[in-house]
Amino acid sequence: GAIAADVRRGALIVLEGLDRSGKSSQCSRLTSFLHTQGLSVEAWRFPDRSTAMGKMISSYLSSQMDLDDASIHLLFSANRWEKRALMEAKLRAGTTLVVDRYSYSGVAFSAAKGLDLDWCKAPEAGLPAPDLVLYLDISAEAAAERGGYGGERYEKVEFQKKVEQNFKSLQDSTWQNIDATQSIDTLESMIREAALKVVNDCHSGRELSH
Ligand code: DGP
Ligand code: NA
Ligand code: NA
Repeated sequence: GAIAADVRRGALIVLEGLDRSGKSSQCSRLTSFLHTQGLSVEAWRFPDRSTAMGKMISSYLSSQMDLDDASIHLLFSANRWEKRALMEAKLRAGTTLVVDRYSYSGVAFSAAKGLDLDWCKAPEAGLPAPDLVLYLDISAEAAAERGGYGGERYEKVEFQKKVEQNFKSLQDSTWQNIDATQSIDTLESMIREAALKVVNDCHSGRELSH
């Protein structure tokens, strides 16, 4: 029945944060860890630059192409929508997804350009809702001091400050703030603990929502 189909589903775990917050390394560490626990797990990321839409996004981010702010916003969202069916199928089949950025980045970055926050949220409604959002909390200044901004469009401290404010206004009950200035190993163990708990909840019948 409908209930049984959701039992032992995978968890949708999202890592969010500013550029240089350490998300990507924590995503791969967490994925490897869950794998060693015998779980079915995959690392995903948005934007997914491998699709046709993702390639347009990539040329926008590297400033090879310009696009109207609203248009690129919808394109980022469409890039999540084009993966929706696969995401849901994986989750229902019991695979946990560790996702590097999701709708929160979608809203926080676009609204930082001056687009209305609620308008930015609208196209995200209906996508699978994360079971856990781990926000790697670091100030834009501290992130910039880490160096290594790759020169992509949004990688400027003034812009990231606005993104930071937007992220803070998007926090909901699925969020856990994690102080991203802690050591990489401390972060890793906090993230492991939070992830295992939510994977357990999902395996025990917590339903997938939208
Ligand atoms: P990444 O590949 O994680 O470094 O992301 C590329 C950049 O795009 C990064 O600065 C964050 C930004 N970004 C990610 N998702 C979205 C989105 O949905 N909308 C907008 N406007 N920007 C996004
Ligand atoms: Na980036
Ligand atoms: Na990243």
